Amino acid sequence: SEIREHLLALLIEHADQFVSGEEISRQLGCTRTAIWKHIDELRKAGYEIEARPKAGYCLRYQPDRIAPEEIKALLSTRRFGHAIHYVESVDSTQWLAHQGVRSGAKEGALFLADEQTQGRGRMGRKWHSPPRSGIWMSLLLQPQIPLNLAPQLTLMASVGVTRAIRRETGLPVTIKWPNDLLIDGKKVCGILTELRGEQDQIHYVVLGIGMNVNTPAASFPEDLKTIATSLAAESGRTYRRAKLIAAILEELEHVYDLYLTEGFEPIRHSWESFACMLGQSVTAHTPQGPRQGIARGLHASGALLLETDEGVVVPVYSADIRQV
Ligand code: BTX
Repeated sequence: SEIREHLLALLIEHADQFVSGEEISRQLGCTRTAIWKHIDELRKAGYEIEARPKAGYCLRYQPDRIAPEEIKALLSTRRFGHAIHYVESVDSTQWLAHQGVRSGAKEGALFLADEQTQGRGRMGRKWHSPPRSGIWMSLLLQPQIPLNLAPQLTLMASVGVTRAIRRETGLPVTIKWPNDLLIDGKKVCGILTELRGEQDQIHYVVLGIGMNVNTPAASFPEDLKTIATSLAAESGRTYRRAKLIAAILEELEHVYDLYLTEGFEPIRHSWESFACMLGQSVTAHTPQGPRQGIARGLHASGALLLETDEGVVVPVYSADIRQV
């Protein structure tokens, strides 16, 4: 309920401090009895709230929940994440978002779940999304840009998410073209952009972000153990997902606004500063076959610039990149 959301926001704001019952009822405009009822519900949801006569209530422990009120209490964006659609389990949050558009969702609407049973990657691949250990979310964007610029959105998103992880964890995340986020060569986050458009105009874009947060290294399935990692596995501590989500939304809104006002150039620079293979020999596995070369940078179109053995720089639009 709205009152419970307010109450929780108030307690989070004063975490580890007591807030008096009087103060709470003044701010929420409800009775002491009503507060007690809401406190009881929060406790049932896993919050530890200490109550002391005269002193009031004090939040001692928050479970790692990603319900809307958890995220909103931490959010300072202007539009991203103001509408949040949360479910415990879903086949894919991408699907939730496409559904959401049909029922009138607006730019910045966020769709997220604690678990995905059929999380998807690019080109029909699967995305492992076990319950509560990661962030599985989809953000709705409606940029007024021509269709052919859409690949820039994925690159923009990888810059925003990289900034958010670095800011919240200090971990050395890098970007592998086009949009894999790696720590020490292992994938910690994947980004999937799906768009709907007609003629030359984008109708909307669903930006899907999958991030391994508290997944223990040993719990990845066999085929992912050598290629995947999580923030917790890299740092030896756990993270509050709601805090990370708020940071991601903030950084994304910032980089998106920058993109809409100043174009791709500033994004291109940031992307290159986070990229992990520039100056190195790579093989680009393109739909037309493999190509060898040195990764040189990002073209204004979003393509990867590859310098071939003959010294010619060619743009690569679609490929899996491997280091040689
Ligand atoms: P991708 O095609 O680049 O990566 C998929 C590949 O990554 C898989 O084939 C597998 O090798 C590996 N992989 C699968 N699961 C994981 C994992 N949890 N961690 C690391 N590596 C993994 C990347 O696609 C885009 C992924 C987007 C996922 C988000 S989650 C929210 C939204 N909903 C949804 O269904 N997809 C997006």
